[in-house]
Amino acid sequence: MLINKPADLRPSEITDRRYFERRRELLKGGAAAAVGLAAPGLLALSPAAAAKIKFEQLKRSELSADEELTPYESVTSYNNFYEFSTDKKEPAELARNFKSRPWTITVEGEIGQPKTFDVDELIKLFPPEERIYRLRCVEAWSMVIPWVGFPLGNLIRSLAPTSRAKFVEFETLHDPERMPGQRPSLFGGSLEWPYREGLRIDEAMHPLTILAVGLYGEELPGQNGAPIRLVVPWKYGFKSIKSIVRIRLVEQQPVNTWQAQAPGEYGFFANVNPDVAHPRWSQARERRVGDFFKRPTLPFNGYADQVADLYRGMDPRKLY
Ligand SMILES: Nc1nc2c(c(=O)[nH]1)N[C@H]1C(S)=C(S)[C@@H](COP(=O)(O)O)O[C@H]1N2
Ligand SMILES: [Mo]
Repeated sequence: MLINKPADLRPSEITDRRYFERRRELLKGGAAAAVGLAAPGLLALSPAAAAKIKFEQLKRSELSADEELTPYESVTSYNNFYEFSTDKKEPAELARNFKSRPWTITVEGEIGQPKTFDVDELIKLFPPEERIYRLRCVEAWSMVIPWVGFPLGNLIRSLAPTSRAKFVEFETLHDPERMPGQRPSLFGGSLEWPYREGLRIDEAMHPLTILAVGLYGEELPGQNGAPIRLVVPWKYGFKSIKSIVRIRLVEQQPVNTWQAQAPGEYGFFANVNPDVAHPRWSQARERRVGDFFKRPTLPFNGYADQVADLYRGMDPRKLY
């Protein structure tokens, strides 16, 4: 029997341990001064070479869920990230040394001027806050994660989209040297690269939709989509594309990776819906990672009050 598997650790233990580790790291790096001076939401860049970026004095968003957090160890050791592995345990190890800086992200298409941002410049332009959101995978597991991020809508609005900007398309880095899951294999590749996702423009502009750059107050670990990923809390997890290098505003509805891979199983909207079963399993219940019992899945992952209006008049069968 597995007694000390990460999912069994309680959040309080994690917090204590992480706080301690953080203290130790800071003392070692002599970074206490830099951290003390950091303004809300700004980066605290530690002089220690390998030190992680911390987000100091984060404001907590009112859009946060009021639920028990999934422990850091679980959030960072049970991941779907096919660029590293199709196994959920392996990305933690394989992405541990993923080099996520320097990193640029290009926004192009139906906007005034295409623009390429350095990710840290982007974070300075749009200071992040803490947002506690649920993430629910189609495979019926879920987590509650304190993301650090900023609304995608703020970025899009600042770039003056044209009236033809009806959808937003996202692309992950394609670099088989850094992402071993992208290397051709004898068994054929797992997916078509780069990983792509899309949102309708009103979904992209919704205040719940964020670009996340951290979790638990620190920069995103490689396995969670460093250095910048989408989080769309009312949709199945595959919509929350990781390690984004390109955002394109387009007129036509884009095709996302999973839809291209298995059109009968994954759609474009992918709103969490307990009443619509995946062709191979029910979606009515989910297991919060670390829990023993399953719990009922809520329509729109519990965000129906905020987002159901976006889909008035649409056939919920198409929302898978
Ligand atoms: N680029 C990329 N993004 C991705 C994936 C992936 O394989 N590649 N997996 C998706 C799926 S299916 C889920 S459930 C979430 C998991 O995010 P997490 O590992 O941070 O919990 O990431 C999504 N984003
Ligand atoms: Mo997923």
